[in-house]
Amino acid sequence: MYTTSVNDYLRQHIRTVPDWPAPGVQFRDITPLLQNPQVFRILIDAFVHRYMSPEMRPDVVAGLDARGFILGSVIAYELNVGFVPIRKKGKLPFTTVEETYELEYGSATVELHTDAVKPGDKVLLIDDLIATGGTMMAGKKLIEKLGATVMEGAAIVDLPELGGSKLLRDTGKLPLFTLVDFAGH
Ligand code: HSX
Repeated sequence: MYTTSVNDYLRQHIRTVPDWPAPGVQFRDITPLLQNPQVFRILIDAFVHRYMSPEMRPDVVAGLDARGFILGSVIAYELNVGFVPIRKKGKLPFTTVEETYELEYGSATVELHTDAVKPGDKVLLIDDLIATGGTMMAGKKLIEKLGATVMEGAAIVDLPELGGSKLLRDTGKLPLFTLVDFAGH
């Protein structure tokens, strides 16, 4: 009951922008959740309460470029664990591993510093939203290239009709935790 009302409360503060960035797309904008200090705290606490228990506590939080940085760094701080950024190609200065994945039009490449995680680390992967699942799957592959394990993928929004969450759970074998589902995109 408590969880349901938190989810509904958060849903009410997500802004839907029609026809952005392309005609027919309903963009789910999470920035109002961050703008209101009370909502921001409830949002962060929803993640922190899940991951603060000893059996769910990660060794590292990895945030996906770019909204995953906002959430992931605050959650990592609250859990008293380190934060590492997974960035779009060309932004990280040290040696990296990289992963390329398909987008609706073209492809994207993301990178992670080679010393960001250690073999055996349990990593929590964070983004704002799961659509096709490509971004989170690429993040998982990067972490696994360095010998660490993604214990769970977490996001505020799931767009289940785009199939990403199912793909991640079934094919990626990645447990997911999301707070708000929206049908359609
Ligand atoms: C959006 O695309 C979000 O911020 C995520 O980073 C990403 C999710 O899309 P997908 O890779 O699941 O299709 O910009």
